[in-house]
Amino acid sequence: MLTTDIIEDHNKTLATDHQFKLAYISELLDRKGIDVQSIIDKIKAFQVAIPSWALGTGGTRFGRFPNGGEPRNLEEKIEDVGLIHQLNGSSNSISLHIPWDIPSDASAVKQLLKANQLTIDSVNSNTFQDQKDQSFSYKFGSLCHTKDESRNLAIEHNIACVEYGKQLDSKVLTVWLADGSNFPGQQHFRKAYQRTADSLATIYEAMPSDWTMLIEYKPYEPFFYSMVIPDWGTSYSLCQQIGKNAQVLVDLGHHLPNTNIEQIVGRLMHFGRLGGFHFNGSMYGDDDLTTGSIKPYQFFLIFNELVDGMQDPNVKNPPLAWMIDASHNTKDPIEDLLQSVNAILATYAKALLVDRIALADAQENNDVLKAEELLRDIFFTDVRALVAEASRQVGGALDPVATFRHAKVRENLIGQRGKFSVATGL
Ligand code: LRH
Ligand code: MN
Repeated sequence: MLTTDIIEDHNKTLATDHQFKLAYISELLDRKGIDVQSIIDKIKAFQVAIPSWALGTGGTRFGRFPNGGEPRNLEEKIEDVGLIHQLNGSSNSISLHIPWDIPSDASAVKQLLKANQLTIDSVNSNTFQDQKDQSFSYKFGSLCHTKDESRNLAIEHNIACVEYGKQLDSKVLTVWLADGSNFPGQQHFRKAYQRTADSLATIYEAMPSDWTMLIEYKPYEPFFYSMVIPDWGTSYSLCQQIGKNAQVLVDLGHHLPNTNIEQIVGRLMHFGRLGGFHFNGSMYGDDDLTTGSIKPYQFFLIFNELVDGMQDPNVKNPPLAWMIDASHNTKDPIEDLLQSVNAILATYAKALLVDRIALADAQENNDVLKAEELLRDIFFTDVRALVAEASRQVGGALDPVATFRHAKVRENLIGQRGKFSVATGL
């Protein structure tokens, strides 16, 4: 379907324009004394995990408009992520969601992953839906449930997720709990918190010592009065209680309007408990739109905090998990994911260009305007040619979406899988 030749041939049609843009940004950075190839090498090393549940068309309660050629099982999801990685060279892992992605034959799945140069970065548990014939319901919660039966079922499910992950060489369990309440008085806040803490501790004890538990917070939805883990502070407090391999997962869409997310990121890095991200774009709530599509300056400020912390030897934060978590209602899922990865790499590249010595000096001397302009100057610098060059240097496409369309990949997938194939996921 998609060969190295097709990618290289299409790159040739884009080469002249690319060389012009690359020469310009290289000259600009050279004047700043920045080694361009070192930036390109860092971009090449930055890998973003693709969510298995976002390879089909998402939907809302109002409707879902299938795109055609969607992956019908785990194997086809791995093939789609393989295509994405072939096109951009920056998506070498896939996040799984259980039970949607329970492997029927783990060794066959591992071979397919190898053939596509992919690994499994994390397994996500799911106690926000009751499975068919489930003995006890999660309607009123899972790890916080007032009844042992539902709580223990949820604990067992998370431990089972770790077992599936071990079969596929993953070392990360991601826990997002839909647990909460819709009306005042419905839930005892302190008891719900402590039951959740005790349940997470039981799961943590069952994890191998070299595994990481990522605890994801969310202020509302599917509950609309309270969530047991609504904010970074609650997730952080749970991590402190549970163990050193428990860290906070920041989903960009899980913040109330006007939240200063970049400050939260700086704070969690300072505490050494920032575990990773679910990247997406949002205007109002958990909109799961294309990353960087709505608030690109805030996204830049988040990466500015990240790079500042990653380059500071005093910051003792573990390596971060870079993952996308999105849902595609109006764009082709693969095109949307390619666009998101490019936006993430470009924003990371910009943060690498910030003159941190000059910024620290302006901050220490309270030169407010100088500090702000040092960031804005870089934000308005077009680094897309660096991202394109990084992809080209690893055999990828200069313009992954353009090559995806040029090679008629979606048409081929529809030919193979049909117009109405439906992927498991959201
Ligand atoms: C919850 C969430 C969580 C996933 C789900 C797919 O909103 O962000 O990370 O389990 O989306
Ligand atoms: Mn998420």
